Amino acid sequence: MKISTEKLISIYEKMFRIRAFEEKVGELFAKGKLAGFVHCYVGEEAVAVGVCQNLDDKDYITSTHRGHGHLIAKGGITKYMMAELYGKSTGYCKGKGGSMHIADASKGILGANGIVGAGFPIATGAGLSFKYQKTDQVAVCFFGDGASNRGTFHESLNLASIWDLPVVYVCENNMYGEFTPQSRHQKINNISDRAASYGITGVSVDGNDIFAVYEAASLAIDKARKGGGPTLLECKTYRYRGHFEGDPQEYRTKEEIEDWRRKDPIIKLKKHLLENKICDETKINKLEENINKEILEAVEFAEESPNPKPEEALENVYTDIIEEARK
Ligand SMILES: Cc1ncc(C[n+]2csc(CCOP(=O)(O)OP(=O)(O)O)c2C)c(N)n1
Ligand SMILES: [Mg+2]
Repeated sequence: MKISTEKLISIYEKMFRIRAFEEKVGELFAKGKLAGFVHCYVGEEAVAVGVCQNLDDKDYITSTHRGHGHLIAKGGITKYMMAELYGKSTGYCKGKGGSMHIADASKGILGANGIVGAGFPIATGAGLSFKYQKTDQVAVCFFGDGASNRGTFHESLNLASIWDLPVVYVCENNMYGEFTPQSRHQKINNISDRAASYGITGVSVDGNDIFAVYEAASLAIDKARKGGGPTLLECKTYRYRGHFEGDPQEYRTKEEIEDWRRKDPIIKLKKHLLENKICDETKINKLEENINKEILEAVEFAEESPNPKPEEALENVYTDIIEEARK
């Protein structure tokens, strides 16, 4: 599948933005600057970007506890995300949600979610509403290998298949559910095999290969948009950082991490851009410099923003924040 030069550069930019945001988040967390728990997405960037690059603002996504990458890939603004992680009133949830509740209805981001597997029924419901209203929108549900063992997975895929809903279920198989390797939490290797029991298409791709993810997502999203029903797309990938920031990582070896670092999706794409003369070194350096600057500005914005006022503690904790975004 041919991807235009402009699109490839935009893909690289988004992947690099996720990486830069997450590396900074890791650094800030270690300094005690951030409120609450954070789960970083470093290493998995090709999945969020390869999928979301096929979506418009009017399409919806549901995210996970490891959600920063999905939000950035779908157009989330880093300074509002950073302010949210700082618990500041200028953040996406006015500082009351933190990493696992960031949503932006204006961009079709239905939210990160601290409850593993909770995105399935939400995305399926979005798909049902699109079908009911006869729109051509698509919902994408991101979830992990661990989440594929939840009951919500079965119930949602079954309903989406029987009703031919425009939903693409994107499994980010990073080989671990928390500290448990995939081989100890399920008997199968390919999670996409589970699609057979719902009578839908199941595909597994190398989640560190942006071209493979982009192409598989493009086919699945196109099919859903045209009324062809749901797909289960499994992207095999790996997280370089711990399950959460501060995880001592005693359940895996340094060699395993190093092995996966050699398959880094960002380095691979950069090599492709340079070798095929799609972009020269100067242009890439400039692009990276601008993003690093954007992230530093996001930190500055968050640091300088005020804390929410105690008397506002009960405001914007439910639907009013979504209604406000829709205005
Ligand atoms: C319903 C529920 N059960 C358990 C947890 C605790 N928990 C948080 S993340 C996680 C593992 C999720 O693994 P996976 O779906 O593979 O996502 P990953 O962290 O690998 O991205 C668990 C069990 C939770 N948040 N929600
Ligand atoms: Mg996992």
